[in-house]
Amino acid sequence: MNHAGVVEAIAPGKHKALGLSAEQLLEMYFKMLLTRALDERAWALNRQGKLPIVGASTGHEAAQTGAAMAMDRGRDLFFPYYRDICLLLTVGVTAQEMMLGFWAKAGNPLSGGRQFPTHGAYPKYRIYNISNVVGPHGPEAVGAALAAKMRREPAVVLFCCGDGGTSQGDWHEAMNFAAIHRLPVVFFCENNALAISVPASKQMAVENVSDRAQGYGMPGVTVNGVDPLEVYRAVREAAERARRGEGPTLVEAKVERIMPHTSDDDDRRYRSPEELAEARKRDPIPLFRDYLMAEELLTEETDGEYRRRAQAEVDEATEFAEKAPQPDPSTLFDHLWATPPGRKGG
Ligand SMILES: Cc1ncc(C[n+]2csc(CCOP(=O)(O)OP(=O)(O)O)c2C)c(N)n1
Repeated sequence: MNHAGVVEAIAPGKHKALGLSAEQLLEMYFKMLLTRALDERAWALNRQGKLPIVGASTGHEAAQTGAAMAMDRGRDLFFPYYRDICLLLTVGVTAQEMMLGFWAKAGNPLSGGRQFPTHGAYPKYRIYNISNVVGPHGPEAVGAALAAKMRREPAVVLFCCGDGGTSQGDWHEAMNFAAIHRLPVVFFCENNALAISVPASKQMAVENVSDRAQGYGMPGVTVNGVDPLEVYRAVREAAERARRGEGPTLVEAKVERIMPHTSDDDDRRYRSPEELAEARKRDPIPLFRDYLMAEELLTEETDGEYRRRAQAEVDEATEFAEKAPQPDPSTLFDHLWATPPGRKGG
């Protein structure tokens, strides 16, 4: 199952009404291209037996870059989930740092190579723990928003999850608590209509994730998640509302998952070729490229340059990460709550 339908071009001049500059648009486009190049490389390296497991944000790039751009990077707090590669890159994480994570190398700033790729935290960018457990980062995000409110800090929290994540009890508790206490949170759901192999229709009896917002007393909106400008607009409005002290908003971006759930998944067992072909029609990269060209912000030539630059960054990152040292086994039990008997920990 997916959201396939008519793919409409992005309305002419849309970015101007949103106050987005050409530089900002091109930054978003480049991050989308960089993410795609990283995803493709990581998948190929996995198939060569070099990377243990990878997930891809392919199909989600527009939603992720649009949401990250709408936040105040450097001041706001980010609680992403494992598929948010383009979001991390837009917030500031580099391709090299991501690649170190894919290779589980010691230099990976998110977890030091101790976790799945794209898991861990990055305090420098106010990126909080990206956990493999679906859901619990909801209450954590809300707790951080409560702390910000109590300290009278102007920070807004961006919390991200998939449609499956909204089936977890933690998500509902987080929504409820945030609404009651009017906390500065944007609940951002990247709805690709699949939780591994389980379709959204088997996860919820309502049509949209955003329909659930009303039950908690907060606004909920659904936007076309393959249009980065539409996502930017909705998340910006939600963040401004939160900054004014008016509380949380649920923003649902309808996106497509164009790849299997992870490299360990065989989606041919539950997805027909026709369905996948429909999803591919909603690939956000050609859609945004067409818009940038129509707005005369991109040419065939500059598009080629951006693509070559993205590829070169990924090539360099791959080479760097492959040669980088493995985590030192003697540090295995560092940073744990408890050290197993007879072991050293720090
Ligand atoms: C509490 C918990 N239950 C189950 C899993 C296994 N699991 C990992 S990802 C996933 C699907 C999540 O789907 P969704 O939230 O829609 O995000 P998507 O991967 O589609 O972007 C599941 C069930 C888990 N990691 N944690």
